Order: sequence, then C-alpha cells, then structure tokens
Amino acid sequence: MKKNLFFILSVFIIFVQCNKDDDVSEEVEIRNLRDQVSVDQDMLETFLKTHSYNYEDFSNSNRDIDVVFDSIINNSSKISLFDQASIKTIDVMDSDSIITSHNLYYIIAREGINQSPSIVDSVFVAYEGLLTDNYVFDNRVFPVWIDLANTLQGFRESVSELKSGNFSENSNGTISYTSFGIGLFFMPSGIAYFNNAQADIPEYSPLIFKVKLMTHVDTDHDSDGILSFFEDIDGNGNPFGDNTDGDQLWNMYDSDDDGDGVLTINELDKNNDSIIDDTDNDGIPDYLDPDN
Ligand SMILES: [Ca+2]
Ligand SMILES: [Ca+2]
Ligand SMILES: [Ca+2]
Ligand SMILES: [Ca+2]
Repeated sequence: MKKNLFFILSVFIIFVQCNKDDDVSEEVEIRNLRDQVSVDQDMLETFLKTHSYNYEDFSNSNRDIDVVFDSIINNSSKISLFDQASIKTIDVMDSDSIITSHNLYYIIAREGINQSPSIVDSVFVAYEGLLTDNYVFDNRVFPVWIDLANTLQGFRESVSELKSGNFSENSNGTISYTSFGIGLFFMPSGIAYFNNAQADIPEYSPLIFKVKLMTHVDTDHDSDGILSFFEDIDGNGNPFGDNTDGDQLWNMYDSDDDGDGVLTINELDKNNDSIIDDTDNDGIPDYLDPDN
C-alpha cells in the first residue's frame, strides 16, 4: 500500500514539473475576481446547505473534540451548516484597484475562553483543510506554530475569530490544552490560493478549514518595540502595505520606520518616561517622523 502511494505521489510531482515547463498555452487563465467569487460562493453555499456537523458534541465540553461533517440530504432533523453560519466580509483589491467583497462563512463550534489573536500574530493550531468535495488536502492533528502574517488572507481572518484556551503542564512535562476555540471556516478562492494551484489544491478552489486554536502570542516581527498589529498607520485594521518611508519594507517588517537612520526602538522613548516621544509636538511620534 505504501509503495503504491509513493508511486502515485511520484507521478504527480513529475506531472506538475512537466506542466511547469510546458509552453505558455498551458498556463492557467487569470480569471476576474468578481466573476470567480460568485462561482465560489455558490459552491460553498451548496456545501453549507447539504451538510451539518456534530454540534451536539460541543455543548458543555471543554475537551478536545473533532468537527465531523455529515450529509443532511437524507436527514432533515439536523440544522444545516448554512443555517448556523455567520458571514465576515473581506475586501480584496485587484491589480486595477477594483475592490471585490468576499464572504468568509464561519461557525464557531466553541468560542474559547481567552483572547483572540490579531491577524498578524503567531498561533498554535491544529487544523484540517478540505475541498468542497470533502477531499482532505492537509491535516495537522498535532498543533503547529504558524505566523498568521504569512498565511492565506482567509486563514488569518478565520483564526482571528477564535479565542485560545487554557493550558496546564502535566507531570511528564507535556502541555494539555482545554476550552480552546474550535471553528469551521469556508472561504472563496479569492482569499485563498485563487489561480495558484498547490500540490493537492486545483486553481480556483474554495477551501474549508476546521481549526482548533490552542494558544497564541502577540508578534513584533521587526523587534522594534511595537507589536505588528499596531504598525497599522492608516488605521484600516491591518498593517499590510503600511509603509511610512516608502522603502521596500512595510512598517511591521522595518526596524527604522521613518528611514531617518535611527532605529525605531532607539527613538520610541528616549527619556524613558513610558510616553512615546514627539519632539516637535506635531502629533506624529518621532519614530514615524523623519524631522521629529
Ligand atoms: Ca514591530
Ligand atoms: Ca518602510
Ligand atoms: Ca527612525
Ligand atoms: Ca513629531
């Protein structure tokens, strides 16, 4: 059995590699975000209307529970996913600056009892990723650390809806987590891989994730003393693209945000009074103000 699987994988990888070297006529057509989002949302809504999950198992339990989908085509006694889902609207801008709204459908099976991570924090998650035909393309049974800033837009907007749990150290040194957030997330391809096919994910695939958020840490990517989430200069709720000095690095990755040659960490609070300095009192703090 293992040999067979290896053979299939080898063929698949070779196939992908051959494909890459093919001439441009084989390349994936670039579709319009607006057209694709309605196709994807139809596919997701069909899945949501024809499936339910084991929601009964989540009431009054603080333990580790797996989300299990089941078809309700022949079972009308269960509440559909569609009737339980909330929608978070995510705007995506294309290369012509046209904004297209995307529905991220989600169900919080269990909220969790601590804080939610921001969309750029590091999270410790177990998850399963599926296509709308129930094919599982990724399955992390044991939690892994992931930097949400480096993940799909749909994934970071999903995980930030959950709250983390409690943890305790066992006598053998392992950590147990309880009461952590568990959610189901359904995203159009425009906030997933869109035209970029992955090993097991065809282009233009809407994705489904079951996620357990064990814990998270606030992240300061450039170690400049300001958490990445707060390097959101335009105040639009995310720090992506915010770039005070207009160089190659966004503020969240730039240790000298205003490009004046002084590291942010060294001009945040020069007199150590725990107040961020604004020497010329113009309302712009020194670290974002090249003439202070
Ligand atoms: Ca920072
Ligand atoms: Ca910069
Ligand atoms: Ca500076
Ligand atoms: Ca200033």
